[in-house]
Amino acid sequence: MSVTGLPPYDDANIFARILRGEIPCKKVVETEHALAFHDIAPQAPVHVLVIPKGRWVSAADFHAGADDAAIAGFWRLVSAVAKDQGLEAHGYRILSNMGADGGQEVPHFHVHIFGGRRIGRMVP
Ligand code: IU
Repeated sequence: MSVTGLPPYDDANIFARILRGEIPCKKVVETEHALAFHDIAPQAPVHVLVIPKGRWVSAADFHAGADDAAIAGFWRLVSAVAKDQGLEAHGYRILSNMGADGGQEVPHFHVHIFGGRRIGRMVP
């Protein structure tokens, strides 16, 4: 089990396959620690996903298991992508869904960056 009680990491998940280059993505930027790419079904004018390169299901897994450089590199990339996408002037939202109750569909930890329009209040 993972830290949050989710199933163990599945190497066949779609983001693992993207990281291995088995299927394409619309890449924004890639670093030693993380990959950012455009969501295939964008929910806002800017909708980018940022994923760490390790085998982490959830944020809890990532924060408990990754080394500090990987964690810092990941979160710095989230901010850098938002800036590069021109979102700093008007703001944006970052969000991560975790597990069944959180609505997580892809079991590889990821952060959504939404921007380019006024993002409404989240309705639980
Ligand atoms: P979630 O937080 O796990 O619900 O988000 C998964 C996201 O991954 C969702 O917004 C999908 O549109 C997106 N996605 C993708 O970008 N490429 C894919 O091949 C698949 C899902 I499957």
